[in-house]
Amino acid sequence: MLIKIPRRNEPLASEITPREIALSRRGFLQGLAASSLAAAGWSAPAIATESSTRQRLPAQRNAKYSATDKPTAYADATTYNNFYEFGTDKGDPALYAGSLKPRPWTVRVDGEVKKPLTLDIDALLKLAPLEERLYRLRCVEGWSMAIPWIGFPLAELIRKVEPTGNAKYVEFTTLADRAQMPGVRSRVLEWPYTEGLRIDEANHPLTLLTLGMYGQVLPNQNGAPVRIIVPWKYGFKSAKSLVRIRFTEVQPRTSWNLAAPDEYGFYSNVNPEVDHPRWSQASERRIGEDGFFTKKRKTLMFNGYPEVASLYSGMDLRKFY
Ligand SMILES: Nc1nc2c(c(=O)[nH]1)N[C@H]1C(S)=C(S)[C@@H](COP(=O)(O)O)O[C@H]1N2
Ligand SMILES: [Mo]
Repeated sequence: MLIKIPRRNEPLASEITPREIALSRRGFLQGLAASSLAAAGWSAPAIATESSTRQRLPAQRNAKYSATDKPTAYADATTYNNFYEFGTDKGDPALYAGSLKPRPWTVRVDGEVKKPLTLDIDALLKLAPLEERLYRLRCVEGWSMAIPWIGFPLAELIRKVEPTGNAKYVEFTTLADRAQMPGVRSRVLEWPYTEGLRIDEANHPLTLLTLGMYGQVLPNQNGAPVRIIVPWKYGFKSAKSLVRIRFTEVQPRTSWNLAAPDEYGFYSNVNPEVDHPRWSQASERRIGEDGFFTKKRKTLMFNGYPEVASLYSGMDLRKFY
Protein backbone atom coordinates (compact mmCIF):
# COMPACT_ATOMS: atom_id res chain seq x y z
CA MET A 1 0.00 0.00 0.00
CA LEU A 2 1.22 3.47 -0.83
CA ILE A 3 1.27 5.91 2.03
CA LYS A 4 1.14 9.50 0.88
CA ILE A 5 2.95 12.08 2.97
CA PRO A 6 0.77 15.24 3.19
CA ARG A 7 2.29 18.21 1.42
CA ARG A 8 2.54 21.49 3.24
CA ASN A 9 0.00 23.28 1.03
CA GLU A 10 -2.75 20.70 1.45
CA PRO A 11 -5.67 22.00 3.55
CA LEU A 12 -6.77 20.59 6.87
CA ALA A 13 -10.07 18.70 6.86
CA SER A 14 -11.59 21.47 8.96
CA GLU A 15 -10.81 23.95 6.19
CA ILE A 16 -12.60 21.98 3.45
CA THR A 17 -15.91 23.64 2.56
CA PRO A 18 -18.94 21.82 1.07
CA ARG A 19 -18.15 23.45 -2.27
CA GLU A 20 -14.65 22.04 -2.21
CA ILE A 21 -16.04 18.63 -1.32
CA ALA A 22 -18.40 18.96 -4.26
CA LEU A 23 -15.52 19.88 -6.55
CA SER A 24 -13.25 17.17 -5.24
CA ARG A 25 -14.67 14.14 -6.98
CA ARG A 26 -11.82 13.60 -9.39
CA GLY A 27 -9.47 16.14 -7.92
CA PHE A 28 -6.71 15.96 -5.41
CA LEU A 29 -8.94 16.51 -2.37
CA GLN A 30 -10.48 13.11 -2.96
CA GLY A 31 -7.03 11.60 -3.16
CA LEU A 32 -6.24 13.47 0.01
CA ALA A 33 -9.31 12.13 1.76
CA ALA A 34 -8.62 8.61 0.60
CA SER A 35 -4.92 8.54 1.24
CA SER A 36 -3.13 10.98 3.51
CA LEU A 37 -6.03 11.73 5.83
CA ALA A 38 -6.92 8.07 6.05
CA ALA A 39 -3.28 7.23 6.69
CA ALA A 40 -3.27 9.80 9.48
CA GLY A 41 -6.31 8.06 10.98
CA TRP A 42 -8.89 10.61 9.79
CA SER A 43 -12.09 9.59 8.09
CA ALA A 44 -13.03 11.03 4.72
CA PRO A 45 -15.22 14.15 4.89
CA ALA A 46 -18.94 13.46 4.71
CA ILE A 47 -20.24 13.61 1.14
CA ALA A 48 -22.52 16.60 0.74
CA THR A 49 -26.11 15.63 -0.14
CA GLU A 50 -27.06 19.16 -1.15
CA SER A 51 -25.48 22.57 -1.32
CA SER A 52 -25.99 24.73 1.73
CA THR A 53 -26.51 27.89 -0.35
CA ARG A 54 -28.88 26.88 -3.12
CA GLN A 55 -32.57 27.77 -2.99
CA ARG A 56 -34.79 25.00 -1.61
CA LEU A 57 -37.55 23.68 -3.85
CA PRO A 58 -40.29 21.80 -1.97
CA ALA A 59 -41.88 18.90 -3.85
CA GLN A 60 -44.00 15.87 -3.11
CA ARG A 61 -42.17 12.55 -3.58
CA ASN A 62 -43.86 10.45 -6.27
CA ALA A 63 -43.17 6.87 -5.19
CA LYS A 64 -44.92 5.34 -8.20
CA TYR A 65 -42.41 6.91 -10.56
CA SER A 66 -39.34 6.60 -8.33
CA ALA A 67 -36.67 3.94 -8.63
CA THR A 68 -35.53 2.21 -5.43
CA ASP A 69 -31.84 2.62 -6.33
CA LYS A 70 -29.53 4.32 -3.84
CA PRO A 71 -29.34 7.98 -4.90
CA THR A 72 -26.02 9.09 -6.36
CA ALA A 73 -24.15 11.46 -4.04
CA TYR A 74 -24.92 15.12 -4.73
CA ALA A 75 -21.19 15.78 -4.98
CA ASP A 76 -20.92 13.26 -7.83
CA ALA A 77 -24.08 14.40 -9.65
CA THR A 78 -22.80 17.99 -9.68
CA THR A 79 -19.16 17.44 -10.61
CA TYR A 80 -19.27 14.67 -13.25
CA ASN A 81 -21.33 16.26 -16.01
CA ASN A 82 -21.80 16.51 -19.74
CA PHE A 83 -22.71 20.08 -20.69
CA TYR A 84 -20.60 20.87 -23.74
CA GLU A 85 -21.58 24.55 -23.67
CA PHE A 86 -19.14 24.73 -20.74
CA GLY A 87 -16.44 22.41 -22.10
CA THR A 88 -16.04 18.75 -22.96
CA ASP A 89 -14.35 17.49 -19.78
CA LYS A 90 -16.60 15.98 -17.11
CA GLY A 91 -15.31 18.54 -14.59
CA ASP A 92 -15.73 21.58 -16.84
CA PRO A 93 -19.42 22.32 -16.15
CA ALA A 94 -18.84 22.47 -12.36
CA LEU A 95 -15.86 24.76 -12.93
CA TYR A 96 -17.31 27.10 -15.57
CA ALA A 97 -21.13 27.08 -15.32
CA GLY A 98 -21.01 29.78 -12.64
CA SER A 99 -21.27 32.34 -15.44
CA LEU A 100 -24.72 31.06 -16.49
CA LYS A 101 -27.49 33.40 -15.34
CA PRO A 102 -30.59 31.25 -14.71
CA ARG A 103 -32.79 34.28 -13.93
CA PRO A 104 -34.43 36.12 -15.53
CA TRP A 105 -35.21 33.36 -18.04
CA THR A 106 -38.06 32.60 -20.40
CA VAL A 107 -39.08 29.53 -22.36
CA ARG A 108 -40.96 29.97 -25.62
CA VAL A 109 -43.51 27.24 -26.42
CA ASP A 110 -44.73 27.47 -30.00
CA GLY A 111 -44.97 25.83 -33.42
CA GLU A 112 -47.93 23.58 -34.18
CA VAL A 113 -50.03 24.70 -31.21
CA LYS A 114 -53.25 26.68 -30.84
CA LYS A 115 -52.04 28.65 -27.82
CA PRO A 116 -48.33 29.55 -28.03
CA LEU A 117 -46.87 30.73 -24.73
CA THR A 118 -43.82 32.44 -23.32
CA LEU A 119 -43.27 31.46 -19.71
CA ASP A 120 -40.80 32.77 -17.17
CA ILE A 121 -39.43 30.51 -14.46
CA ASP A 122 -41.93 31.63 -11.83
CA ALA A 123 -44.79 30.85 -14.20
CA LEU A 124 -43.25 27.44 -14.92
CA LEU A 125 -42.86 26.69 -11.20
CA LYS A 126 -46.60 27.35 -10.77
CA LEU A 127 -47.80 25.50 -13.85
CA ALA A 128 -48.31 22.15 -12.09
CA PRO A 129 -47.58 20.57 -8.68
CA LEU A 130 -43.88 19.82 -8.27
CA GLU A 131 -42.97 16.18 -7.78
CA GLU A 132 -39.75 14.53 -6.72
CA ARG A 133 -38.86 11.44 -8.73
CA LEU A 134 -35.76 9.32 -8.37
CA TYR A 135 -34.84 8.43 -11.95
CA ARG A 136 -31.92 6.52 -13.37
CA LEU A 137 -30.09 8.44 -16.07
CA ARG A 138 -27.70 6.50 -18.29
CA CYS A 139 -25.20 8.23 -20.52
CA VAL A 140 -24.48 6.73 -23.93
CA GLU A 141 -20.83 6.67 -22.79
CA GLY A 142 -21.58 3.80 -20.40
CA TRP A 143 -22.05 5.34 -16.97
CA SER A 144 -25.19 6.06 -14.98
CA MET A 145 -26.53 7.85 -11.94
CA ALA A 146 -29.77 7.84 -9.89
CA ILE A 147 -30.93 11.37 -9.19
CA PRO A 148 -33.91 12.75 -7.23
CA TRP A 149 -35.21 15.19 -9.84
CA ILE A 150 -37.95 17.77 -9.17
CA GLY A 151 -40.45 18.80 -11.82
CA PHE A 152 -43.75 17.88 -13.39
CA PRO A 153 -44.79 15.85 -16.42
CA LEU A 154 -44.13 17.70 -19.68
CA ALA A 155 -47.65 16.53 -20.62
CA GLU A 156 -49.05 19.21 -18.27
CA LEU A 157 -47.43 21.95 -20.35
CA ILE A 158 -48.36 20.28 -23.64
CA ARG A 159 -52.01 20.27 -22.56
CA LYS A 160 -51.92 24.04 -21.94
CA VAL A 161 -50.70 24.97 -25.44
CA GLU A 162 -53.16 22.70 -27.27
CA PRO A 163 -51.11 21.10 -30.07
CA THR A 164 -52.73 21.08 -33.52
CA GLY A 165 -53.35 17.89 -35.47
CA ASN A 166 -50.05 18.52 -37.30
CA ALA A 167 -47.94 18.30 -34.14
CA LYS A 168 -46.10 14.99 -34.51
CA TYR A 169 -42.82 15.87 -32.78
CA VAL A 170 -41.43 18.20 -30.13
CA GLU A 171 -38.12 20.04 -30.58
CA PHE A 172 -36.13 21.26 -27.57
CA THR A 173 -33.70 24.14 -28.06
CA THR A 174 -31.25 25.12 -25.34
CA LEU A 175 -29.38 28.35 -24.65
CA ALA A 176 -26.29 29.12 -26.76
CA ASP A 177 -24.80 32.35 -25.44
CA ARG A 178 -21.09 32.96 -25.94
CA ALA A 179 -21.11 35.55 -23.18
CA GLN A 180 -22.24 33.00 -20.57
CA MET A 181 -20.98 29.74 -22.06
CA PRO A 182 -17.29 29.38 -22.93
CA GLY A 183 -17.77 26.04 -24.74
CA VAL A 184 -20.00 27.58 -27.42
CA ARG A 185 -16.86 28.99 -29.06
CA SER A 186 -15.78 25.45 -29.90
CA ARG A 187 -17.20 23.65 -32.93
CA VAL A 188 -17.66 20.22 -31.25
CA LEU A 189 -21.42 20.44 -31.80
CA GLU A 190 -23.77 22.62 -33.78
CA TRP A 191 -25.21 25.26 -31.47
CA PRO A 192 -27.74 25.72 -30.12
CA TYR A 193 -27.94 22.18 -28.72
CA THR A 194 -31.21 20.73 -29.94
CA GLU A 195 -33.02 17.52 -29.14
CA GLY A 196 -36.38 16.04 -29.99
CA LEU A 197 -39.06 13.54 -29.10
CA ARG A 198 -42.06 12.11 -30.86
CA ILE A 199 -45.19 13.70 -29.36
CA ASP A 200 -46.33 10.46 -27.68
CA GLU A 201 -42.90 10.16 -26.04
CA ALA A 202 -43.14 13.78 -24.91
CA ASN A 203 -46.60 13.10 -23.47
CA HIS A 204 -45.52 9.94 -21.63
CA PRO A 205 -46.01 10.39 -17.86
CA LEU A 206 -42.30 9.59 -17.24
CA THR A 207 -41.10 12.59 -19.30
CA LEU A 208 -40.30 15.23 -16.70
CA LEU A 209 -39.95 18.97 -17.19
CA THR A 210 -37.30 19.43 -14.54
CA LEU A 211 -36.60 22.48 -12.38
CA GLY A 212 -34.69 21.01 -9.45
CA MET A 213 -32.86 18.09 -7.87
CA TYR A 214 -31.95 16.97 -4.33
CA GLY A 215 -34.60 19.28 -2.83
CA GLN A 216 -33.18 22.40 -4.47
CA VAL A 217 -33.31 24.37 -7.72
CA LEU A 218 -31.12 22.92 -10.48
CA PRO A 219 -27.43 23.72 -10.17
CA ASN A 220 -26.17 25.49 -13.31
CA GLN A 221 -24.04 22.50 -14.35
CA ASN A 222 -27.14 20.27 -14.33
CA GLY A 223 -29.10 22.51 -16.69
CA ALA A 224 -30.53 25.44 -14.72
CA PRO A 225 -33.13 26.77 -14.67
CA VAL A 226 -35.14 24.18 -16.62
CA ARG A 227 -34.35 21.01 -18.56
CA ILE A 228 -36.01 17.86 -19.75
CA ILE A 229 -35.43 14.39 -18.28
CA VAL A 230 -36.32 11.35 -20.39
CA PRO A 231 -35.16 8.47 -18.19
CA TRP A 232 -35.53 5.59 -20.69
CA LYS A 233 -33.31 7.26 -23.29
CA TYR A 234 -29.57 7.92 -23.34
CA GLY A 235 -28.64 11.00 -21.34
CA PHE A 236 -28.02 13.26 -24.32
CA LYS A 237 -31.77 13.34 -25.04
CA SER A 238 -32.25 15.12 -21.69
CA ALA A 239 -31.44 18.63 -22.91
CA LYS A 240 -30.34 21.26 -20.39
CA SER A 241 -31.14 24.96 -19.98
CA LEU A 242 -34.13 25.01 -22.34
CA VAL A 243 -35.20 28.22 -24.08
CA ARG A 244 -37.68 26.87 -26.60
CA ILE A 245 -40.09 23.97 -26.98
CA ARG A 246 -41.46 23.80 -30.51
CA PHE A 247 -44.10 21.44 -31.93
CA THR A 248 -43.40 20.27 -35.46
CA GLU A 249 -44.83 18.10 -38.17
CA VAL A 250 -41.44 16.75 -39.31
CA GLN A 251 -38.84 15.02 -37.17
CA PRO A 252 -36.54 17.69 -35.70
CA ARG A 253 -32.81 17.71 -36.36
CA THR A 254 -30.80 16.98 -33.25
CA SER A 255 -27.24 18.11 -32.42
CA TRP A 256 -25.81 14.66 -31.71
CA ASN A 257 -27.44 13.11 -34.74
CA LEU A 258 -25.96 15.87 -36.92
CA ALA A 259 -22.51 15.36 -35.34
CA ALA A 260 -22.42 11.57 -35.81
CA PRO A 261 -25.54 10.11 -37.45
CA ASP A 262 -24.30 6.50 -37.30
CA GLU A 263 -23.70 6.71 -33.58
CA TYR A 264 -26.61 8.76 -32.24
CA GLY A 265 -30.03 8.13 -33.68
CA PHE A 266 -33.20 10.12 -33.13
CA TYR A 267 -34.71 7.52 -30.77
CA SER A 268 -31.67 6.60 -28.66
CA ASN A 269 -33.61 4.37 -26.32
CA VAL A 270 -31.36 2.67 -23.79
CA ASN A 271 -30.93 -0.79 -25.31
CA PRO A 272 -28.36 -3.36 -24.14
CA GLU A 273 -28.91 -5.31 -27.37
CA VAL A 274 -27.89 -2.54 -29.75
CA ASP A 275 -24.25 -1.62 -29.36
CA HIS A 276 -22.84 1.78 -30.09
CA PRO A 277 -20.59 1.37 -33.19
CA ARG A 278 -17.50 1.88 -31.00
CA TRP A 279 -18.47 0.12 -27.75
CA SER A 280 -20.91 -2.30 -26.12
CA GLN A 281 -24.02 -0.96 -24.42
CA ALA A 282 -24.63 -4.16 -22.43
CA SER A 283 -23.34 -2.86 -19.11
CA GLU A 284 -22.68 0.36 -17.25
CA ARG A 285 -20.68 1.86 -14.43
CA ARG A 286 -22.80 3.48 -11.70
CA ILE A 287 -21.01 6.66 -10.66
CA GLY A 288 -19.98 6.37 -7.01
CA GLU A 289 -19.64 2.59 -7.22
CA ASP A 290 -16.56 2.68 -9.38
CA GLY A 291 -14.04 1.06 -7.08
CA PHE A 292 -11.38 -1.21 -8.54
CA PHE A 293 -13.26 -4.37 -7.55
CA THR A 294 -16.76 -3.10 -8.29
CA LYS A 295 -18.56 -5.05 -10.95
CA LYS A 296 -20.32 -3.13 -13.70
CA ARG A 297 -24.09 -3.27 -13.74
CA LYS A 298 -26.06 -4.91 -16.52
CA THR A 299 -27.84 -2.29 -18.59
CA LEU A 300 -31.59 -2.86 -18.64
CA MET A 301 -33.88 -2.54 -21.67
CA PHE A 302 -35.31 1.00 -21.73
CA ASN A 303 -33.03 1.68 -18.74
CA GLY A 304 -35.39 -0.38 -16.57
CA TYR A 305 -38.59 1.45 -17.60
CA PRO A 306 -40.44 -1.37 -19.43
CA GLU A 307 -43.70 0.59 -19.35
CA VAL A 308 -42.51 2.59 -22.37
CA ALA A 309 -42.19 -0.51 -24.60
CA SER A 310 -45.69 -0.02 -26.05
CA LEU A 311 -44.55 3.29 -27.60
CA TYR A 312 -42.35 1.24 -29.94
CA SER A 313 -44.47 -1.80 -30.71
CA GLY A 314 -43.92 -2.92 -34.27
CA MET A 315 -40.73 -0.85 -34.64
CA ASP A 316 -37.37 -2.47 -35.38
CA LEU A 317 -35.24 -0.97 -32.60
CA ARG A 318 -32.03 -1.79 -34.49
CA LYS A 319 -33.20 0.36 -37.35
CA PHE A 320 -34.71 3.08 -35.16
CA TYR A 321 -31.77 3.33 -32.74
N1 LIG B 1 -27.60 21.71 -23.49
C1 LIG B 1 -27.03 20.52 -23.24
N2 LIG B 1 -27.77 19.55 -22.68
C2 LIG B 1 -27.20 18.35 -22.40
C3 LIG B 1 -25.84 18.08 -22.73
C4 LIG B 1 -25.09 19.13 -23.32
O1 LIG B 1 -23.90 18.99 -23.63
N3 LIG B 1 -25.71 20.34 -23.54
N4 LIG B 1 -25.32 16.82 -22.47
C5 LIG B 1 -26.25 15.69 -22.36
C6 LIG B 1 -25.63 14.46 -21.89
S1 LIG B 1 -24.59 13.67 -22.97
C7 LIG B 1 -25.92 13.91 -20.67
S2 LIG B 1 -25.33 12.39 -20.22
C8 LIG B 1 -26.78 14.64 -19.68
C9 LIG B 1 -26.05 14.76 -18.35
O2 LIG B 1 -26.87 15.37 -17.37
P1 LIG B 1 -26.32 15.64 -15.91
O3 LIG B 1 -24.99 16.31 -16.04
O4 LIG B 1 -27.33 16.50 -15.21
O5 LIG B 1 -26.18 14.29 -15.24
O6 LIG B 1 -27.13 15.95 -20.12
C10 LIG B 1 -27.47 16.04 -21.51
N5 LIG B 1 -27.98 17.37 -21.82
MO1 LIG C 1 -24.39 11.51 -22.21
